Amino acid sequence: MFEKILIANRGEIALRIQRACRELGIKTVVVHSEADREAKYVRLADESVCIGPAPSRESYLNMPAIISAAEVTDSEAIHPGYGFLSENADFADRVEKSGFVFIGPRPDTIRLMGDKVSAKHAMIEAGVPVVPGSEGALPDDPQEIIRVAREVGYPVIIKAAGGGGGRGMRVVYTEAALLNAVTMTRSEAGAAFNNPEVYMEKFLENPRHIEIQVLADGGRNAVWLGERDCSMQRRHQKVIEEAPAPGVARRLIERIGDRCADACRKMGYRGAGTFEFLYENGEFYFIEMNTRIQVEHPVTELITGIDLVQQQILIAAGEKFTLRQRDIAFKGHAIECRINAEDPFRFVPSPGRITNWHTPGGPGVRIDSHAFNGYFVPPNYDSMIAKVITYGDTRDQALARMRIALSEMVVEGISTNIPLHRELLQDSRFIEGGTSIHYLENKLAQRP
Ligand code: MV4
Repeated sequence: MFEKILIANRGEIALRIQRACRELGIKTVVVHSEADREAKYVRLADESVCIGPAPSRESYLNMPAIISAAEVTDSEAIHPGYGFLSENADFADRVEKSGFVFIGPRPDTIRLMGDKVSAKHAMIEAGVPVVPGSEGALPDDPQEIIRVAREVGYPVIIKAAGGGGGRGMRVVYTEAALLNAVTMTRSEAGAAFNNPEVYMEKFLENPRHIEIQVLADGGRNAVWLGERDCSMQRRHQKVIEEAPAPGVARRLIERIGDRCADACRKMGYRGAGTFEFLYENGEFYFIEMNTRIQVEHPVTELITGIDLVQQQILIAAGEKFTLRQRDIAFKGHAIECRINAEDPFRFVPSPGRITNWHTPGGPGVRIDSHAFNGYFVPPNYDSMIAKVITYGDTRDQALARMRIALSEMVVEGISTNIPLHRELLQDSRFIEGGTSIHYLENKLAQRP
């Protein structure tokens, strides 16, 4: 096992990774920007290294500075967390070429999944169901593009191969709008991702976003750890996630989960990963794979009892990965509310000093947060300051516990989206379960 790991991230996930390391008896090094000097996880780490000024580009995205920090502290492995460099294949490459272990998939796997056309191709090969669409990237020939769209059927969506997470896509409803949309998406993709390749899919009008968590050892052992419903989102930012997905047939989930685990074995996938699906009319359609630990991983941890961050570290260390599918049991229901420092009505960030901070507790309540009374939320980064996660035997119990938790929570000095969460926890359609990816935006549009 590693003696010392460097954490190349900040905020709650830096603290979360530290806790996993501590339980495994591993020393931690945290790298931080000048803006994060006073952070709790910096003080709690065994060692810390300031790697640059506040802007991410000069600190958390500064590859040479991070690798130098690993060298001077004698770290053996680097955990990238989520965001920042976590899905950057070139960073993973440089980490490994510098003699450190990258806690995540092999660089080539990250690269394969980063290109959405090659990711989709790999899934088709492995028997994972995908959204019907073009076979690979769209050709240049306009007549051929028109033919593909007719075959797929309108509406279609044009997506950039280098995109993902909602960047670089265009919905097309008529043949008259098709070629211009392809040209526009291509030129934007060339500029934004340095890759003008685009592909086409049938546009699903009202799906849910359901994803499958996997763990794999890079060889023959791969397991799936259930699903998460992440449909409650606004502008591609998830707001509430839950596990399991309400109202989806268990037999169907098991079938899809097994396909995902098969795909991992076929790719020699290593570490934690997430298969993202759209779910509509009782069918799953793969859209993208994320090769990192995700923000919403705690809901899976609560229903499986498995520590995903520890498993990432064990797999990276090459310890025997002994989890078997038959050992994974799903129990109860978990819900996560992302607490952001932002205006609950206008959604603009609200950085600043927290003058009063009380977090909830009690049975079935987990708080993942780096914030504290007197903490200054810097303006330079993502606005998420806490995750409130509740667990119950049933969805109703998890919901009830979430209502109580949100009623106990106090954050003063900055604005937060806690009022939005309180409102959603009273929303009859959300309480019923199974709302689509458009539900929140439609609800917000109807607000007075
Ligand atoms: C889609 C889609 C409908 N049909 N693909 C947006 C993020 C990226 N991961 C894929 N996205 C979508 N792809 C087809 N064929 C609708 C979306 C989409 C979406 C997906 C997941 C979560 C939120 C979303 C919000 C708007 C659009």
